[in-house]
Amino acid sequence: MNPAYKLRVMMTIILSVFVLVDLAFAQGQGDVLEQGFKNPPDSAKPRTWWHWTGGNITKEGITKDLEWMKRIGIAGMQLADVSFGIGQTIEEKIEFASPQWLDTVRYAASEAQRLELEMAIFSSAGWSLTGGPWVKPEQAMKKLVWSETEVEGPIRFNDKLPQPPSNNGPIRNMGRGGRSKQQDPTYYGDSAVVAYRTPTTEGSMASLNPKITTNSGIIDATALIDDDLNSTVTIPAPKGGGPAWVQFEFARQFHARAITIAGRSGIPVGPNFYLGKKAI
Ligand SMILES: [Ca+2]
Repeated sequence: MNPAYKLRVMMTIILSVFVLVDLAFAQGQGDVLEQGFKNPPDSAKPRTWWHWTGGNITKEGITKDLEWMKRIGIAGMQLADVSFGIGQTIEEKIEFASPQWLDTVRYAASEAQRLELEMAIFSSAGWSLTGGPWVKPEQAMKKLVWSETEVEGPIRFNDKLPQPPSNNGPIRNMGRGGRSKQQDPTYYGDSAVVAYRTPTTEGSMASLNPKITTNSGIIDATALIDDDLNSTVTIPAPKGGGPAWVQFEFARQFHARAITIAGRSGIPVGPNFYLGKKAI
């Protein structure tokens, strides 16, 4: 038996774990789950997106939509006003954010309350509602970035903390994707300094010096454990088919609290990638 402990990052294994946990829970709950399945509470019923397209809104249509949702077992909706779309149109459009539009939203909320439906409003820059040239960078949605400093105490700390990343991009220091050439204005502001005592056993995966192998053999995998989301490794899919994989092998056991896997254009997992069509 190999004394080493191995962690293989494969989606099938992760899914299997979730299934086992669910089954164990189901056996313990028995009748409660069965009854809940037959007569699901509102909290378990589906919600749906509810698009208002191109200002084609009427109170009559609102009532018909919501009564239909109630009738077929939908428990709520997320109102998403968008300036495009197809379908039924009306002569007099209701312009977004106009007094008449606000009145129809108020009417929709009162109808949702009457029908005991949960109502939420879609909020995303790039569509309507929260995005627009009138929104200044400091008022727009932001991402939280951070830098870390380890200090061994007791000590009086009086140094300058390292600057967190301030680039545009989806998360931490990852660069912005390449679909749009338009350069967004960059905004940075300090938020808070959080100091806390770390567990004596806490450490990084890199400090354990894992042996990292893939379906292509041993690779220089420094970029996988350098805590830098802009440095990556490319692993070609096997020529003969089958999944591409990465395996971390450790000399001793440890308690893993979190694993982060990042890729600029997403992590390619799933059946299509098992066919050897793509590389990760
Ligand atoms: Ca990296």
